[in-house]
Amino acid sequence: MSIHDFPRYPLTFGPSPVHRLDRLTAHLGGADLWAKREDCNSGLAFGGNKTRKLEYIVPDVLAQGADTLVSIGGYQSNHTRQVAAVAAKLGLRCRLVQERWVDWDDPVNDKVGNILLSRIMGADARLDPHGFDIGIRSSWEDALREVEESGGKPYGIPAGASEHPLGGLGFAGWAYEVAQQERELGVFFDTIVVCTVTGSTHAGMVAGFAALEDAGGPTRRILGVDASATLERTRDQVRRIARHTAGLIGLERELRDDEVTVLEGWAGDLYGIPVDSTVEAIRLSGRLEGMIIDPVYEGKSMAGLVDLVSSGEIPAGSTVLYAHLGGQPALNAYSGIFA
Ligand code: 5PA
Repeated sequence: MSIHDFPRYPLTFGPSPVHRLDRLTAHLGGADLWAKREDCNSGLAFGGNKTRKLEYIVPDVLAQGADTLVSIGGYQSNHTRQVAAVAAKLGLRCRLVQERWVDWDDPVNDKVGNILLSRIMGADARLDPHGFDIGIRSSWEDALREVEESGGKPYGIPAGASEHPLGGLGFAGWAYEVAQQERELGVFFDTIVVCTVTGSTHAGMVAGFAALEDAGGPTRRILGVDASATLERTRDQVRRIARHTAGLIGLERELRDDEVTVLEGWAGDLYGIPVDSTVEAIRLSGRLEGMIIDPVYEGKSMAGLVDLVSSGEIPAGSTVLYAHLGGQPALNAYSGIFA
């Protein structure tokens, strides 16, 4: 079994764009920096990393004959917005549990950005007072039961699609896509920087690159940047999903713990609350590259990239690929920071 044996329902435009970050590279004065853009990977409601994961989940949704996608996230979840878009595209209903993951008192936090888009796409998005959690939630199980009791056929997609058995495949496939783009561009990315929260983006990459490496490919570093300040849980979840995904795609050895690196230092104290380095990273990326990043995820991983390159922890001779995973709609709920 390899990644190519899994059915993939096309939701993206194809391979996501890869390009240089020339001005950021010059500004930091060290490693050569590039970005791969999941924020513009699809025409479905602005796309993002979940759209890629969902490509491997939709075949199972269709095989099961479900009529309602049921998922969960924070008020400003990018994941639930992408699930809503996929439901619309497939002609399915969509029930979303939007929990109060972030104590962020912007008056439009539950009205604009992602949740607004989900509502426009016809999702039944209901607010729930529970706080942040990356695991399986009772509120989500309740929603599944409610859909069933009202005669629907629900299909559950957990937070970030991470605890779904196929949730790691999208980014295992991403690794193969990167390897192909490297051949086309004549470049080798020795270091990948990726934001990690529910874990299957980072985990899929670890599994995919391990499979490529075992098939004779080059070794590289995959640096996960924690964005939720729940380090041990995140590390465990990434390791577990990486091992599971590696098994699915036919890796014939157990992944070692040291193949998963989750770095701390840029999340601040809480998920969803930007700190100074987050805001600086957002401004820097916007001002130098016209590349917009968000205050919940990518602003934190970009802050990590900036520090790792500036300090030389990522050495000057490196060529780095920054995985831009999307998430800009949430900026609308954070306008106060830039006012
Ligand atoms: C998210 C996740 P993982 O959850 O796969 O680790 O990805 C982290 C991540 N960047 C990185 C962006 C823009 C993201 O949206 N978002 C979640 C959501 O509900 O939107 C799953 C948490």
